[in-house]
Amino acid sequence: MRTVLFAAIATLIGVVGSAVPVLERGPVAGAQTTATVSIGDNWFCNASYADGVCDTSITAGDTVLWTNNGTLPHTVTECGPAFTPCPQSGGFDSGTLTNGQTFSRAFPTPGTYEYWCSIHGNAMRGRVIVAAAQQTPIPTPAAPASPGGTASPTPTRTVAAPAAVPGTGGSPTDGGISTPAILAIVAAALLIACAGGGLSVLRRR
Ligand SMILES: [Cu+2]
Repeated sequence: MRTVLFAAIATLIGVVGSAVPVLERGPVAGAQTTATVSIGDNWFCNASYADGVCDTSITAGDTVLWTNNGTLPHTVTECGPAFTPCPQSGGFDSGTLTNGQTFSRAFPTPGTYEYWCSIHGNAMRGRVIVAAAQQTPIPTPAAPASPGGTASPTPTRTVAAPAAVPGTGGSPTDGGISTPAILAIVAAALLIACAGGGLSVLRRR
């Protein structure tokens, strides 16, 4: 009868072992950041980009904040691909920014976004290059070869070995353990307690 109980406990731990890494992959999106771009007379980023194109590289979901540090009014106005046309119908547009005024825009979609100052034209151009956000893989010990499990769609989809599960010694109040893991540990402890004390319901079977 104890064999049956231990088998049940092992199964329970196994289920938790495969569920925990999936749960831990939830909040993997990197912290969103804000890139700042200075606007001057007449350039974006810094004076070396006067009559040039300033590139700002960010990750999808990030925000770009432009600040007019010049004495002249300027705009941040989206253009079409390769700056054709400028402005682009429906594109973002800060409107006129005077000294000290700012304009910010989030870029949730990967791609390249060209813009210029609609007052000074080709003299003031820039590009926002938005890279796709990447999921942060959770480092796990090498998983044993699983039958039929070779078709994992992504390299981050690994299965933790049961040894990685904090089955013993983990405090229920430990913030690092997920709720399902705590429940499973409590259940396992109850099963062990029942096995030791003699669970009449199970023994009748
Ligand atoms: Cu300008």
